[in-house]
Amino acid sequence: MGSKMVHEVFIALGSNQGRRIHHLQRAVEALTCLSEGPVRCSSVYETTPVGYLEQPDFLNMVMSIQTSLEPLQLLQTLHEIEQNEGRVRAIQNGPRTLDLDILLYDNLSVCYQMLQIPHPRMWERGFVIIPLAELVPQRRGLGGVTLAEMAENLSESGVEYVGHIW
Ligand code: PH2
Ligand code: MG
Ligand code: MG
Repeated sequence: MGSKMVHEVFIALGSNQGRRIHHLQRAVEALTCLSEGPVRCSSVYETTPVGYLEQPDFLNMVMSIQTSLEPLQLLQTLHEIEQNEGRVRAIQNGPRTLDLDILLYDNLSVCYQMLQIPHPRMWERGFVIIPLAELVPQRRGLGGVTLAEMAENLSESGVEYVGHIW
């Protein structure tokens, strides 16, 4: 048997219901346990809701993990972690105790009905790009622009630095 292929995956974490910081902390713990190598965590930001506006402000952050799970297996595992935090799927884009979204998976590009990678809406979302740029500022996204440059252009966009939870 050869060694397992381990993939680097960036995951967006969000919470705007209940004890938001507590849900993020528990998710970081669960993802750290799941990871087969070192993890990295961005700072936490408080962000105004995007899309569906009539809901509380979010706490958002980004984390990178190492996993041998394939994308759809990982998605299933993330749904289980969300459910452990009491996530109920009601309104699309509406309030949630915990949301875990796969942003990037190595340099893979896939489009399943359930899952698109890279996350199709990540590039215009300050609450994703600003924390992601802390971890991989030189990585290039849409149009060859670096994440650091994208974050610079999004800086006044309702994304307020809170701090580190670790
Ligand atoms: N997630 C959404 C919709 N809108 N807005 C903010 N600020 N943060 C989020 O995590 C978020 C959102 C759908 O998942
Ligand atoms: Mg989401
Ligand atoms: Mg989601």
